[in-house]
Amino acid sequence: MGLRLFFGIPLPHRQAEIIAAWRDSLTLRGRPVAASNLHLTLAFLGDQPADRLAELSEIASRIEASQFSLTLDRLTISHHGLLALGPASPPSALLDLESQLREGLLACGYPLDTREFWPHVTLARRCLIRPGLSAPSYACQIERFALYQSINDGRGMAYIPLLHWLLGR
Ligand code: 2AM
Repeated sequence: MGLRLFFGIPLPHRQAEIIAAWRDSLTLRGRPVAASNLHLTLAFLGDQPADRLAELSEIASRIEASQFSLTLDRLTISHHGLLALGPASPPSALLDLESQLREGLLACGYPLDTREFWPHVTLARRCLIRPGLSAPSYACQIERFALYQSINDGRGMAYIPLLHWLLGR
């Protein structure tokens, strides 16, 4: 059996706690994503054999992208009840990171989602849909990205960072 993998950006611990507390204050029920699991997905790989980890690491280590400030200020609730927070204007360094990663993965034959990149942090799933929620604005300094394994531990999904890479200053 393979590993369910994706590349993503972990939210810094302190901001993740603050954002999760704000999300909890909305009382939208549903299934909240634990603060320690909050991340922004860069590329979803699905099930992959463990022996591809070295190649994935090689692809990521070739990326030359800079650290950036990420302002999460656009709130979305989809009709399925997915509550997500993303940047109203994604920084160019984030788009650059995602496109370098996408090119590297496609060149090695990974089948990626063809939909346009939608940078977002999922905060909860299957929420009550309540119109008129106003978006907060949280700024985070992003210094790293990671290769995650997604595991269902019986109580829900856990996202385990397996490897991470620092962005340039
Ligand atoms: P979501 O938060 O919008 O559901 C781990 O599952 C991460 O990968 C989640 O952030 C999830 O996005 C994303 N993800 C899951 N399945 C995906 C898919 N088929 N295509 C793109 N991203 C996916």
